[in-house]
Amino acid sequence: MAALDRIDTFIVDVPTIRPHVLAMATMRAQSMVIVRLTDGDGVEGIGEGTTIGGLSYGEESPESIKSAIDTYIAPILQVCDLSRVRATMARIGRSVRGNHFAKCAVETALLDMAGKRLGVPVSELIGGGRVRSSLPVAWTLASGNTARDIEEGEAMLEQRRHRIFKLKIGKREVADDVAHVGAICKALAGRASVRVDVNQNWSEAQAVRGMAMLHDVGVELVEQPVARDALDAMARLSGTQAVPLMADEALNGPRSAFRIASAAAGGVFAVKIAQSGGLHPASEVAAIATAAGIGLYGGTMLEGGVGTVASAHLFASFPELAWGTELFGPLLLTEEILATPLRYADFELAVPDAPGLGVTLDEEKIARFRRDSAAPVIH
Ligand code: MUC
Ligand code: MG
Repeated sequence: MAALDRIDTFIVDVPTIRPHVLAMATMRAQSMVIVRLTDGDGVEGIGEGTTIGGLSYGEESPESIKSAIDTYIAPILQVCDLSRVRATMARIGRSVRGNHFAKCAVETALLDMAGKRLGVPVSELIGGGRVRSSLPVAWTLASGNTARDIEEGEAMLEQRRHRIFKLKIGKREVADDVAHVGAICKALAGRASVRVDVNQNWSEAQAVRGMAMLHDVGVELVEQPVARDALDAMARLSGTQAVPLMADEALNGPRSAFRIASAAAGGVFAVKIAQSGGLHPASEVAAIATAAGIGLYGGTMLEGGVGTVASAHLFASFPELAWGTELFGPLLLTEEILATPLRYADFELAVPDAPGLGVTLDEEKIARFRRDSAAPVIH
């Protein structure tokens, strides 16, 4: 029996290296909720719950994630055997509806502890175990300026850091967005692949026009062009457009994955651990996709080092990962909150093989960027 000795939850705000311009928000900093659990034997686990742009991306904010953990999840952890990760998460699920990002942060910390206790990396504890030790990583060009995006893309290619680029569109007129994307496709042609993310900002009519034009300029994938609950429109677009449609916001765990797969409403799934409610439910999302012949992409909520490495452990267990990943979150931040930064080289991210997540926090950075140094601590 591993009993909870201590839980510490806090928000860390770290500036981005440049403004990150998305359809629904422009990010100048990222706010990460970090949860740290310690059991009676002194084994520690860390997890992260991070969203984008406050409440502009989804229904949870950094503040609501922290409050859900402190107020509702922490008392449940106090009566659970923390070594039983799935049983603990099932117990939490019976008392806490939704709140997927908060649950993901807690499940990540439990898996980190379980891996340390068993002496294996988290990637051996989920799915069928680890099948790869590094992952291809896309970068998002979203400075808001075409020339600057091309310059940034060139620099990433030169450094051999990224050769898959995702462009954030949906804020401007369809034709203006297509001109922007077309210019980048032309500049990087033959050396990189280009995808776009509309973050739900098109109507179906705009998507019909936009997807056809994007296909013509060389875009290989269009992510969440319409509203997340517009499954009929997603199915029509998937059935008629040459460029594949990737579901992102529409995916909120296994049940939504099953609905989208049944409706043929997406040819590719962006699997996100936070949106799915944790690594185990995200692994079920991936299994449904694979069974339905849907391609997999390892998505991000632009988490810092902890959420990124947790995602990497899960994606390392996917036998098929046709579209790679976008686990570049820590690289968008001015400061790394891990004691040893994650290793990006030759267009890939190395998945750590030490027990648990295989990372530790940089305590000096945490103290510096922690929003509330008097965060509640339960003993
Ligand atoms: C999203 O919607 O996919 C992922 C990469 C990025 O730049 O933003 C995110 C969120
Ligand atoms: Mg997306």
